[in-house]
Amino acid sequence: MFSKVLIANRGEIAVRIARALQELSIASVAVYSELDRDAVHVKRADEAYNIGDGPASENYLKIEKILDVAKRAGAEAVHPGYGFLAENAPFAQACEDSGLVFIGPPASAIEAMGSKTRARELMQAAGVPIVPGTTEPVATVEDALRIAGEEIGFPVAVKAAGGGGGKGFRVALSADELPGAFEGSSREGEKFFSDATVYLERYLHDPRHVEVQVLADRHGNVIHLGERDCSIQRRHQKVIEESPAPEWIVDEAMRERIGKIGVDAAKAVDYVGAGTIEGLFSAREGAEPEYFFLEMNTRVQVEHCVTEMTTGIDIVKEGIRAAAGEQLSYAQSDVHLRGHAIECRINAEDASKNFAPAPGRIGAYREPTGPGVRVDSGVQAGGEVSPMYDPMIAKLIVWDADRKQATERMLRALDEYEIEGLKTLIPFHRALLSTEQWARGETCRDLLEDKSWLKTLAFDAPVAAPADDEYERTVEQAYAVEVSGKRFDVRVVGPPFAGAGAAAASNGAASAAAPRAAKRSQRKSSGGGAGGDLLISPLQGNMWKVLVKQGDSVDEGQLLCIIEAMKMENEITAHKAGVIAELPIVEGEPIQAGAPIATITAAAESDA
Ligand code: MV4
Repeated sequence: MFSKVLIANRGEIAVRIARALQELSIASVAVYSELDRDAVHVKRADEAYNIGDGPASENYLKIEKILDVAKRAGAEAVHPGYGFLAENAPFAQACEDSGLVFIGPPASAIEAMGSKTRARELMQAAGVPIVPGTTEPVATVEDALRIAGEEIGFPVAVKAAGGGGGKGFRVALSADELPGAFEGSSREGEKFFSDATVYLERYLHDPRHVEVQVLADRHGNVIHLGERDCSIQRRHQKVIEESPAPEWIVDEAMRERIGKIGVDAAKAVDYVGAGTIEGLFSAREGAEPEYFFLEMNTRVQVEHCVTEMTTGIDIVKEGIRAAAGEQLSYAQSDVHLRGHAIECRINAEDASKNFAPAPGRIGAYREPTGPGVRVDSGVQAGGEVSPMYDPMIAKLIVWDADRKQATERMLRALDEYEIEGLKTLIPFHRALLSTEQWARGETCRDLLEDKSWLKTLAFDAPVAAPADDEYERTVEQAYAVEVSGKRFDVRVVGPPFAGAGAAAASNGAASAAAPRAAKRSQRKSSGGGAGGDLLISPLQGNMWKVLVKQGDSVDEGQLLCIIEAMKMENEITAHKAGVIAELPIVEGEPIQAGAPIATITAAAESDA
């Protein structure tokens, strides 16, 4: 087994990995950007190194620097978590080349599954059912029209070969929609994956997203841990996941079938570690239910926790063991599912404003506890949620004997969760889990697009911000000191240090107080929009599309533009009805958090 492992990630997953390492008696090494100097994952690890010059969004992607730190710290392996370098085949290869173990599958498996057309070809050859369609790239619109018309039939899905997770996904209901869908998918593939290649699939009507967790070791053992149902998605981002799928949707025979598909898929690419086979489950009225391979995620996933709750198997630890060359601790016959688990992603987002990111400083913070409740988080009271990183700040997971009781337990835990200072999806989760649609196990697609329903989730007035004076009584303060880029924690006992810049480093180690928060006035933008006529950008990114022009009349909630940040498209909507007086944004150009997007004046005002 390893004695020291570097965690090339941040946030909750870095904390999750550090915990697994500690339980395995392995020392952990964190890396961090300037913005994350006081982040939870940094303190949770045994050592931490600053890799943070340059743009914050790129720090955790710096291959050379991360490998360098691993060498310097004496780590023998690197855990990539999810996102960032997790499914980067050149990174996996670079690790191996420099004598470090990449905790994950071989680079060849990442690469094979990275190309969706190659993956479909391989899966078909391995006898894994794929969504009917092409396994070869489709070169031209003319080819697409012919194949869709003669071989697949409309409607068709157009997907980017380099894509995944819904990026580059378009639907053509009929032939006249195909050119637009083809262009759109190809353009998005080129933009996000530098690969304009597209392929076609039969478009399934309202399928469920059902995936299966697999574990593989270097000795040829591959097992599955049952399915997860992740059908509740918003713009291809999962928001609620559960395991198993509702019992009236996936029965024991189907579970076995899906499990076998997962194992066959993993074996076909000589997989090692924890991985997930994503699929579409289609059960049309009167027809036999069908399950098709969609893609494989060659990493540990955000939602792995629901499977841990129902199987009792620590997926992260098994992944580390497998990477170290040990045998899996379980055979397939040791895997038994028990009860039901649900996960809610706690994102700093405002569901009532089209799920706009809502970064800011957290005030008071208290996580739910009690029977059957687990919180995997990467934040703390007084911590800053940066617009530079993913808005998912925590995951709330519950377990109970069945789906109905797990739902009730989740509602109780959501009630207990206190997060002051910023807007989160907690009200959204509470509302959604209280619906009949959820109780019936529907995909809730209409609900997630229902503007008037989402609007009912608006936050009352400004969310409670941390009181300025509450946090200044600290008498024992923790400071971070960096020596040659390596981080050390020191504690200073005495009156609060009043010098400029001290606030950011203090962390109230002894008292219950959180670090001194920023002044109220500086926190104003946390809701994503300033008061009055001016609409400001809640995040930094690239202006991907502008859908209105100066002089247009807009309704409150109308889509104005789309900002691309961290590979996500963020819809920005009008904060009020009126006329667009100013629109200082340009498609294709970068935009900073806090920069103006539009000035919207009351219609009467501009008529005058
Ligand atoms: C599909 C589909 C229908 N037909 N593919 C792909 C990425 C994933 N995030 C959603 N994807 C879909 N692919 C074909 N051939 C419908 C979806 C889909 C979806 C699937 C399951 C649950 C929720 C969904 C929401 C939007 C789109």
